[in-house]
Amino acid sequence: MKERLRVGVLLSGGPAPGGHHVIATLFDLIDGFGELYGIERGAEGLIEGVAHVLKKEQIDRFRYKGGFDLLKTRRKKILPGDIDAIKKTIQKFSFDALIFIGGDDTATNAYKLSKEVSTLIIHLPKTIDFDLAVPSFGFDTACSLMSRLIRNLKVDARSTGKYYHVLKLMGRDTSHITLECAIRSRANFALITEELIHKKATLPQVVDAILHFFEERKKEYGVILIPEGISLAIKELEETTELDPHGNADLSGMESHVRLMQHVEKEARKRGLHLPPLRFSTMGYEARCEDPTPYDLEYTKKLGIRAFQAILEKKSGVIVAADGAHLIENYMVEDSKRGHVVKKVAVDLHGSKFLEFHQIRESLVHED
Ligand code: FBP
Repeated sequence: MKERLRVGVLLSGGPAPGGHHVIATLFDLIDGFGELYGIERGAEGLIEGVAHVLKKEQIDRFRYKGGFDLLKTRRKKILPGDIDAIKKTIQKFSFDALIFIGGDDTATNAYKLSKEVSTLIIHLPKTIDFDLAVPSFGFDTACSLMSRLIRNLKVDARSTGKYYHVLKLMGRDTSHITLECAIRSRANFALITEELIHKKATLPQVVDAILHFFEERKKEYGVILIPEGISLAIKELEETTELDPHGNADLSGMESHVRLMQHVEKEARKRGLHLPPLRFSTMGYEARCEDPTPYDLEYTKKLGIRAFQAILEKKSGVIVAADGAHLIENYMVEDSKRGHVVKKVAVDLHGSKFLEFHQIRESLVHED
């Protein structure tokens, strides 16, 4: 390494609370004996060579703020044809290390790039979805805001006594967010994609379960949570969408919760059952830009420190967690659709979180 350390940092994928704080932590650690460069628009800026030295005033303005607007973010997949341009950028700025802050697709980008360049490539786990093999930052904040809003909707339902609020929650293929919010907000009913897949549930069975819930509850109001990935379990709810560059379907663009409830309404009519009025909403975008909770501030600080340590120890192709750096290679899998990629971690149906939900779900049905 040269006398002064030169580190580039980029944000990638959907925003997650704490992203600015991780960068601020890195800045504090590097300040004095090196430069931290902010690379704009994720891998796009890395390929185009767009980066600037981060300054204290700028860092201090964003340090505790949600959003990824300090550097902006994109979902660019690094292709073999991009490697030469990235090498030029590395040369242009004489980067000793590059920090990729992102989810599983970003970790795959980081892993693949680490095989092509000698500059240290370090990945930092970010995603509100919580679907990485190591805990990601942003989940706690996002779930805390979403749960607060869901609780408010519960109060709204109870106050007016005339609606069921049906909410579709972010989380992509996995239901970590829905599970966490169901427990924290005590919503009356929640579906978990992983459970439906495990039970090989069919659309008529899910419709039946929802009708049974209405019958059991015997109230004209309440709150229902549906994970955005439900169409992975119930194929009839799928919509054809454009795939993103990493091969992900646009689950947050789908109206799967509305489609599911249309099936429920149809079946209710067939059976001559009365269905209370429904109000549909989606949650995710507002939560992923919330200012970080104390938990996420603390965690992102730890991650920043671990990333800095990894640089000093000259580690590359690693993902950092609270306990240190781990080889990304250990988390790579062969996916039939997406190729050699970092795995997504689903809700563990034998894990303590799901068991906690399982224990309370019956009582939630009747709760006000
Ligand atoms: P990542 O952390 O993997 O980027 O996903 C976060 C997320 O909020 C998902 O929950 C959601 O499906 C997706 O981003 C929506 O992304 P987009 O901004 O492309 O609509």
